[in-house]
Amino acid sequence: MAETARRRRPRQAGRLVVVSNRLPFVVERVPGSPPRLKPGAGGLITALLPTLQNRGGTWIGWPGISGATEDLAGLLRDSRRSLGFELVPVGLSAEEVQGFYQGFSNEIIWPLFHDLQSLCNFDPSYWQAYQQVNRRFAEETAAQIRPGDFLWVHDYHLMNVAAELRGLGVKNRIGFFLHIPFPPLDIFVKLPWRFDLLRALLEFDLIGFQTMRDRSNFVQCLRTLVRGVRFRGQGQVLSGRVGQHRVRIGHFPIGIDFKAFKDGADRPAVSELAAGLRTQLASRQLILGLDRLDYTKGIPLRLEAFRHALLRHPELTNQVTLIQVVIPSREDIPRYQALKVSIEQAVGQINGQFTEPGGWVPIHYVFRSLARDELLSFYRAAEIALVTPLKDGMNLVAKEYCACSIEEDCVLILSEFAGAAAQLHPWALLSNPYDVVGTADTIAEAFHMRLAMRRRRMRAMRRSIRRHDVFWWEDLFMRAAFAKNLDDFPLLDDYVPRIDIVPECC
Ligand code: GDG
Repeated sequence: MAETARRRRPRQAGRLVVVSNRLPFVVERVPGSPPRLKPGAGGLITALLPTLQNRGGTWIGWPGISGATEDLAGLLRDSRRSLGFELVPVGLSAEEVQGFYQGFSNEIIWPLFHDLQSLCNFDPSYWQAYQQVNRRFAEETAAQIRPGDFLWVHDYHLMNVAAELRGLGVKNRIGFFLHIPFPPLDIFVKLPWRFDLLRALLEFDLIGFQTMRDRSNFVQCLRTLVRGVRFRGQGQVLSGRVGQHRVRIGHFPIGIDFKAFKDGADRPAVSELAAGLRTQLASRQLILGLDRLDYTKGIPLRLEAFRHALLRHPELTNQVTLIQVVIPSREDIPRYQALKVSIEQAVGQINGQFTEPGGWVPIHYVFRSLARDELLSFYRAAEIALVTPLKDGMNLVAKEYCACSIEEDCVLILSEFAGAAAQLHPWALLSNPYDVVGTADTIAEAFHMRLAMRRRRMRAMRRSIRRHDVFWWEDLFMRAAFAKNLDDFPLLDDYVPRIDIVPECC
């Protein structure tokens, strides 16, 4: 399927130019030595790196350190040969990073778009910084591109970039993909700059969302808040006109490089690490939680659910071990520091309550970034994955876990509110992360699930994830951007049963 789609893709004449807040590498400055590149982490990078390595092009973004970027030119130019695509840095001052990234992006848009409006800090100076930095990205992009290049702007940090580019006279085709959810109307309207933001988004030629849920929310916001726009179509991509400008809106569920994860997990070094982990845990079932440090990932409620599982299902005592890996992220933001403290307190309390001295420790807590092999070995070793975000655009960890489950004998527990649930709900065990008792019972259900049932479910999930991988996603987006006639555009019929709302009816 992915191969066929790749062959049928309408050819765009120019290069692919990706614009995102971060480059896929962070520049590290060590006093006394020349700067060097360190791989970045996160869902956007995991998804886009194979895409650019596959087709080449240019990636424009902030290199992760404030200040001048002139001395990085050589380093980034040299990296082109090994990476297969070009890196172009956008320099930002410490104040710009504070107002644009930590402020507008992470204190307003991130919580609001994850339905957590009470965590927003609507400081008006953040909006100024956001506009200014989006203008800077647009200027740098305008300086790099040639006519015919396709610009693909990513995520919530850069929603104003097309409007700024149009202001600079850029006529290229510009696509936008939102990696995080788009909120329902009654939450979106809280944003003081709601009209400006919607108008700015409508300057893109194609606006892509992860799920039908997000696309419907966006369309409802447009219908209610923007006069004179109508979108038509019943398929996967809608089309409309804003003045003279044609805009398309679609949902394009992101995938992973399935083969890379599966092959990686099968490597002897990874198998050895996984086997070592299993031996240390004796015959207990290993449950894995693995998330960036973030309040949307639902870690404290998950730990509470695990406590309830041990209380309500005494047969789990000494028979399960939860490994909770937390990857450091946004630690300079106070709310994230507080979250870390609350996770560590909960782990300490649960271990204090249930540990058997000299023997079983129910939770093993890891707080650090993992090397790729180590990550794969955790995925490979765990019998159960507990992926319970409060809300998530997609959640790649869930898909990576399935790809690495080579023996197909594992169980995925997945939040109803992760975008991945729209694809995997027939086969994953779904949980409402706010319902700690329900999630506790789901943990017990996973523990008791028979091998034949595990195999049937995991096989189906892996088939779906393999078929709809990251290259399929990229093709789908490109085809929506370049297709002449949307009536020919395929529906996502084979992606999932065509429903997006997952809780069972009472
Ligand atoms: C956003 C949206 C959407 C993490 N730590 C390490 C590491 N990772 C990799 C994982 C995975 C990725 O980071 C995390 O992706 P998620 O999708 O789970 O979450 P976000 O970072 O919040 O991503 C999300 C995604 O964008 C893509 O559109 O799915 O909803 O929030 O790929 O493997 N990798 C390694 N070491 C680490 O320590 N090697």
